[in-house]
Amino acid sequence: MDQQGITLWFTGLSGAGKTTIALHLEERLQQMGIRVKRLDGDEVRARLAPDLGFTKKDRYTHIERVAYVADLLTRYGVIVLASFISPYREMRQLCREQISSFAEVYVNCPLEECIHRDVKGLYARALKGEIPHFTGISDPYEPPVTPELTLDSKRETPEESANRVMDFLRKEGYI
Ligand code: GGZ
Repeated sequence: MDQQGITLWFTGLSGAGKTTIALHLEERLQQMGIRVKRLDGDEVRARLAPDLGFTKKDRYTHIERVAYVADLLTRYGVIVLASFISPYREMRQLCREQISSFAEVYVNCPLEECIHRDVKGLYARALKGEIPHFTGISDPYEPPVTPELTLDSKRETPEESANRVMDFLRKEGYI
């Protein structure tokens, strides 16, 4: 049977673990011979949105472009792992409407934990006021209300979170 595509839309704060979990999933799905494509904030922005920053308007434009690409891939039977902060509920609702098969995965991690991790030192800079519109510090993040899946990245390891996503894909018949 032909592989059915879906976009798994990972949303959460910077540093919550979206990319790390998606990397685990990408590897596991590739090992199974499944067509998978990872789309990630940093990388995609450099290619598709070098003109855009982090104002609400720019984030919407960026995410609209991403949703278009994710939908194309999904229609061609790819499992798309899309990791974007995508902080606004309405923005993610638009993605849900635009993408032919879509599941929202909330990578839940308390802000304090993200500040503590601060892998790239961005929170420290944002707290000093050096980065305007920084999500969680000087810009909002609206958590999902009814995501298909919530991952708890403070308590679970990235492997455990990836396992839970794999279980979801199996249960829903995508793998
Ligand atoms: C949030 C920012 C900002 C601001 C730069 N706010 O953790 P990272 O570093 O590697 O990933 C973040 C990335 C966010 O891009 P997204 O495309 O996911 O954002 S959105 O969906 O809201 O458009 C972060 C870095 O860019 N970064 N400035 N002001 N994150």
